[in-house]
Amino acid sequence: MPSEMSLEQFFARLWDDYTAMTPQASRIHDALVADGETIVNDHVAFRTFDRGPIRLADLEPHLLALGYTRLEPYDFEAKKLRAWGYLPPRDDQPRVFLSELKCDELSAPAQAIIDDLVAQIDPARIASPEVMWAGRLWEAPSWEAYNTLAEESEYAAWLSIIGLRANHFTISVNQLRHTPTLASLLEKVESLGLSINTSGGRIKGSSEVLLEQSSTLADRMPFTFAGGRVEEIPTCYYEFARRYPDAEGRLYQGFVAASADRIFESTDVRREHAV
Ligand code: OOG
Ligand code: NI
Repeated sequence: MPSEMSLEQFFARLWDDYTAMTPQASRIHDALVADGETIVNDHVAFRTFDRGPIRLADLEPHLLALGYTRLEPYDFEAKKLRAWGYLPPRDDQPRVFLSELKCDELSAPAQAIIDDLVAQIDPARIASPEVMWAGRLWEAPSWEAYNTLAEESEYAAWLSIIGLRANHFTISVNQLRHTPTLASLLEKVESLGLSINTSGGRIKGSSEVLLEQSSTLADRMPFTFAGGRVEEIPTCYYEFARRYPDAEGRLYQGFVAASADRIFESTDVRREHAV
């Protein structure tokens, strides 16, 4: 699939869409820039359903057209997800984490809700890289449908109302001069009045697994469900990652499934298990 879009254009458009949904990301970004930092993105992440015309295999060609290459797959049994990590064509561009929900593993009612959403997608939309920040490609679901999904999969519920866009950008902590550790950066983020995802601890991973990660709790905004009911829902979050060199002295490039498993929870609408 030929892409007319440069990497710079792709990520500039993706960032604009993301910050419109995620004002906290602009606040954090701008506060660090005001401190004299240059922000480098470690990675961005996308979510999708393995149904209809937006399966991981349908979206991946846009990444490949931009010069990305597959690094390794990941599986999240409990969350019913599979994912791939991708390497950028140039070191100054972010890695990509692309996941999809294994819809077959949901109940029949939840699958029926998702089938109804993906059936509304105009397949022509998938041909353009702009689909990666197209948002919802279907009408808003009802509050009841959203809750049916949330009971089985927070990921499914989130995707049903937020659609395709960057789920998060991630600041590379390695490049920060004033807050070069996760702990110091988290203090800075909290000083802006923002909350951290504590599921699995404030800092997930370690130097032993060559990757430390933290994230905010997703921003929230009012959303109008089908039928007109308005509720405050989680949108997107910001992540922070610090990578360590491996035995050969090369910076680790992959993701860490056990940490990712908890980072997904940054968008949970039901927070009781996220302690
Ligand atoms: C992705 C969660 C995993 C990481 O860096 O391990 C992740 C998501 O919330 O969709 O971002
Ligand atoms: Ni991430």
